[in-house]
Amino acid sequence: LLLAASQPVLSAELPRLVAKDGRHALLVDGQPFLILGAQANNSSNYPDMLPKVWPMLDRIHANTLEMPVAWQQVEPKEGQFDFSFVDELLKQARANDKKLVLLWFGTWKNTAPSYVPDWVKLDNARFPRAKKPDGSDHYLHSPHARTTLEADKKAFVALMQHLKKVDAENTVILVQPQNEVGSYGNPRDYSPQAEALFRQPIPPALAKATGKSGTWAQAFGKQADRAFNSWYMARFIDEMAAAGKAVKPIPMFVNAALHSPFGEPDPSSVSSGGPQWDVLDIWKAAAPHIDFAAPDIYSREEKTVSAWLDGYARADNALFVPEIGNAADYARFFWAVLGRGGIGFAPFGMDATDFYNYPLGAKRLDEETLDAFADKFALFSRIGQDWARIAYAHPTWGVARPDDGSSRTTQMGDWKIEASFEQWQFGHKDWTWMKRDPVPWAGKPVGGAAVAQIAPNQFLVAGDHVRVTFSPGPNVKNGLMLKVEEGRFQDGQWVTSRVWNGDQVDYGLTFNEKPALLRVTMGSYK
Ligand code: N0T
Repeated sequence: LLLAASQPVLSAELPRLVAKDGRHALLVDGQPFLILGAQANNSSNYPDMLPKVWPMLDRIHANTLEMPVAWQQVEPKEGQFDFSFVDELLKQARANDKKLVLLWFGTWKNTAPSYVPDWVKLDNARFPRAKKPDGSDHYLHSPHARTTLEADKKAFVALMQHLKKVDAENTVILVQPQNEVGSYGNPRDYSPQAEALFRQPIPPALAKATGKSGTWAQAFGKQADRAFNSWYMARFIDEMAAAGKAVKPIPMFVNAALHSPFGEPDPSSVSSGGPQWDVLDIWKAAAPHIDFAAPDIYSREEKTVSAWLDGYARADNALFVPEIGNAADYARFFWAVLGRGGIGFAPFGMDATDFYNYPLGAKRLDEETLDAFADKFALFSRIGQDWARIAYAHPTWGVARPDDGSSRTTQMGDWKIEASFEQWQFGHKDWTWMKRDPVPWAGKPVGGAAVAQIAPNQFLVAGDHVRVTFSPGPNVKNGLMLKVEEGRFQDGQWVTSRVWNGDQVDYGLTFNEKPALLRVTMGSYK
């Protein structure tokens, strides 16, 4: 008995990512888990700030907090570690019934060394900055410095060792080593050491993954500097992730500062070396210990955001949005993420520490802004596990209102599905008198829907500010919408609370401000 009591708590199943048929799930305690996340502001990683964080997560029905842990905070003096903030964070996360995603702010935070300890910042001989072509220092720490990698890795591994010791119950479900890496204004290190590497043929693993050959310049042309920096930053981070996972193997990911998805990027004006969609193959080949790369979304344009999401939702890359602006008009992209089988979504800057990153996000977190996220999260906080389980096994589709408010259609199996916007719940917006009285949100960037095909003739639908219409595709004779049930899941089983009929279905299934969950059954007669 005594012996048993002194044993540590039997560790639960580790969180892990699984993939099947091009779809992904994050398993938490062995079950698919949908991250309804919120990221704290950059300087909220202190015990005194935590009381300003949890109420915000509860307000928007988030189940997961993304919080920085800074190298300078845990290793202020070399070799002396202080994980007291991590301990407090874990304790409070459990008390508040939240999961955690830890963001390791180390050598690169938005590319800069702002979060490294002073003893790193001030020792440019041991931890050298990258060089510009003219030989002067760029602000960036060079990814080619073994000493920098060893020092950062040591601290990161210490964090993972600490987690192994104090987090047997796996409150931490994901770890992000570094933040928005890359280099601004100087696409790569031009030091003599880096120049020598740049003149060599590309690494065999990269040649194999991309089918390219020759030197970096030969293989990647105008994007060669970016490709080179991507490879070496990814190798640096992969070595950290591998060392961390050797201690505690939980999923790790990287996030990307994004540029326009249209047209060729200028390596000097993007975050060169970061895990953007157009260099993802390089990152995959260089960093096999990184489970996925993730887009940080700070565009409010649907066509831009959809292109980004498409760039990350791949059979070899789970879609997760670890950051998205916290203004109301970003909330509609939740539907687009779910529809692409995303494993989670997290608005950035969700705490009450009086900082707002407008124009990226909201000017203020007023009630309307919070509701835009909270109403969606509230529904999925009840069905998130069910949705994640279903989305792992079934086709999904989702849309956010396009910039011009036009409708979107798709076909799933035999059935056509249309999402249209700015409809009252009764009738049609094209009717003359309806044109004179548009919905209050007409012209505003709100609305969207997500659909899962749970059986050939059956769908789950959720959305807000949207009308979803199901109709027979060209191969169906005498097809019809048979039944529309509003309901929920209980212990994994569908429970109908009522059947929608009459006015509720005659013009389509029209959701207003409050998201709802429907199960739609289609049929046909002979
Ligand atoms: C994000 C966040 C935080 C006008 C910005 C976005 C977070 C980092 N960076 O609040 O700093 O830690 O990951 C960069 C987007 C820059 C766009 C500037 C255009």
